[in-house]
Amino acid sequence: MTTDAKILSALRAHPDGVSGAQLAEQLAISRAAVWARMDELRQVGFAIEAGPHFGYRLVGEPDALLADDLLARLGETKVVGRDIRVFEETTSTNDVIEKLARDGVKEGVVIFAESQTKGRGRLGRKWLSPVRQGLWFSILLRPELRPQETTQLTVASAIALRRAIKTVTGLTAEIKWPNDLLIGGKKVVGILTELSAEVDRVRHVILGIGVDVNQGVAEFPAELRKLATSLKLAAGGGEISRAELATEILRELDFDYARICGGKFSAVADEWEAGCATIGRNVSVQMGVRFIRGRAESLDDDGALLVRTEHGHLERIIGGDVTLEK
Ligand code: BT5
Repeated sequence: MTTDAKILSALRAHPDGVSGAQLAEQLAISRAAVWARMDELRQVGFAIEAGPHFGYRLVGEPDALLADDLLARLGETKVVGRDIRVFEETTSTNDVIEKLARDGVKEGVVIFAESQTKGRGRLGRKWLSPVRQGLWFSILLRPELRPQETTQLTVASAIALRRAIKTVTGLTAEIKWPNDLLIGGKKVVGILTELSAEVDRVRHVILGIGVDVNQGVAEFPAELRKLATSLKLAAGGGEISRAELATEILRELDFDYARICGGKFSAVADEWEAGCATIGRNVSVQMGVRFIRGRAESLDDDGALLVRTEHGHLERIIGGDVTLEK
């Protein structure tokens, strides 16, 4: 943890105030250095009061994602979020991770961007990423999985996100196979899993996640208003703390990544099926030029969707666009 992250943790642990002397001792730096760090934190938007009786006190937080702040909130994790970096703007956070992956960076690094100029969905589709209104981030993973098993990671991400959203907002999201979370039938989360692999071995996986958090209706273009919403709109309340949500998501992802790496996909799959809007529904699936219609029956061992077609065959779907039929 960086010094700033430690200071923020200490301030949060002592809402009534913590003395400069105590902080200096804890961090093994001078009181003047503590004072200088407080000044830096104020400059990035933290409201920190200082007084002779209470020392330093945190009274307001910025609506910006700051790596030190996220690290301080998150604390220790096994893999996900060991290293967090925040960009003001990127093309796509998946591109940034791709470069880090090629440079040999360890798994677990997370890149957030306050906005993306070329945020993308699957099949070259666009992902809108307005400034500071959502969480637009990617994670580098290097799992010991075969390429066809990486759907497990998308499935695990969906349940991790679902739990985090429930904890922070109280909202219950439905999962739509494989990469969407919906509230009231509208999309609030999209997941883009990109992988680099040899024939039978994954080199790395990039998990790209977009969460619509604080947009108002006007911030969605007309063509998306029927299809998408934000957590704030769905909750019908005020602004949601993106930093709190981000850290809760990373904590839950770390937990589920450990489950996948520990060979516990069946527990993940059970939770997924319980929260899934797709199972038991009539669906149509577009896979490239192929189109099938049928009933989604269950999830296979590797995360594939099993669909009983109109003709009675069981089809394994590992990619494609699923539409829920009425
Ligand atoms: C996805 O694709 O849902 C995956 C989206 C992944 C976005 C994250 S953000 C961080 C990381 N960096 C990136 O560049 N990407 C990842 P797909 O299933 O293809 O859905 C794309 C479709 O969702 C678009 O064609 C629109 O209809 C709709 N869409 C676009 N922006 C949206 C938004 N902000 N919220 C909800 N729906 C959106």
